[in-house]
Amino acid sequence: TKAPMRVAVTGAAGQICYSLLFRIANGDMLGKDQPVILQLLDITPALPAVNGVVMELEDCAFPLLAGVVVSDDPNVAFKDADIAILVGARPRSKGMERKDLLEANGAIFTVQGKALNDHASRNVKVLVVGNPANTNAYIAMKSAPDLPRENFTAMLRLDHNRALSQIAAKTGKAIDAIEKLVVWGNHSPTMYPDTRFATIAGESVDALINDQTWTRDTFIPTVGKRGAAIIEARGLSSAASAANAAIDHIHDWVLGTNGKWVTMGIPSNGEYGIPADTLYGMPVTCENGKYTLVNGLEIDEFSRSKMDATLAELEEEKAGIAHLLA
Ligand code: NAX
Repeated sequence: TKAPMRVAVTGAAGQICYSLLFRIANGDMLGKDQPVILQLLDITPALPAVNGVVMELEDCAFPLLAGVVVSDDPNVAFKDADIAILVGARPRSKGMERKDLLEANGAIFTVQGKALNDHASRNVKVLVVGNPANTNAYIAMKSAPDLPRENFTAMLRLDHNRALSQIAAKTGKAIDAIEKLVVWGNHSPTMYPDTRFATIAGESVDALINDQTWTRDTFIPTVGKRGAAIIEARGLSSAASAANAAIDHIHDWVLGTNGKWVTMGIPSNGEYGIPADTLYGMPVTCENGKYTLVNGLEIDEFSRSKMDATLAELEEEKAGIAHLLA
């Protein structure tokens, strides 16, 4: 049998984790032959609730769950972590300005980045889910100078999966058959789901849909505003689907995509005109525990303007937290 992998998860008392932790322990993320040790972090007042979740994990009697650690100290929760999923973040409260939100999260992710730097496995794969996800991942990466930059990623997979589902519904084709979809940019309504390269069984998705007005005026905004639509309908933000996307992201990063493109928020090396280090949604393939950017795609004028708009938002967020990293 395999040695257990250590999976650190933050925000363990929250609603995403109420779905996520059970699926990790069930083997959905790392495989049905891979034991896991969960290392759960939340803030001190939330620890009783985390302990309740741990009781439920115990009561599932998951054969793959080899241990659980609970802490309010990132230095403990990230110790020797092979995977770190950073879900916990400061939500925007009433009357809170965007600037204050960035500041509050900046404080969390500088501390957690440093704790990863000091205590996690040198190969730790970090996925930031907590919003603003791309900028939080950037802060954590910058706060962990001893870890490779490529270990830090932000979650764009929910946006990618939302786009897949919209395309499947429009074309009447199976989700599995859709390839080469890209979601560029920030995890925010400015993101750009790009169907130009997408195919279904080798056929162009744009040609199958054959309705640019739908793609531009319905598809793109529907994907962009899906999070708000879920809040409107449910009274709570996406949780099970966000957890599912986190499972998909780490699953594919660790176990590979067999050549299929998926979207990950990764630090740029200057490709596609995105400034180096900016955490930006881009197409990748994964193999042997590493992702590779799908490079050299042609960017037309419409796409450039969309990609620049979402980049501008990221640059603004980055400027808002620059003083925390000085
Ligand atoms: P909840 O408010 O239910 O849970 C958040 C948990 O994080 C709470 O238990 C809280 O105590 C904990 N927390 C706060 N500060 C912490 C810290 N410093 N260290 C450890 N834990 C801390 O939120 P939930 O619905 O689970 O969402 C979590 C985050 O995911 C939010 O920031 C949300 O905006 C973000 N999302 C990101 C998505 C993405 O695609 N990237 C989609 C879903 C979701 O909206």
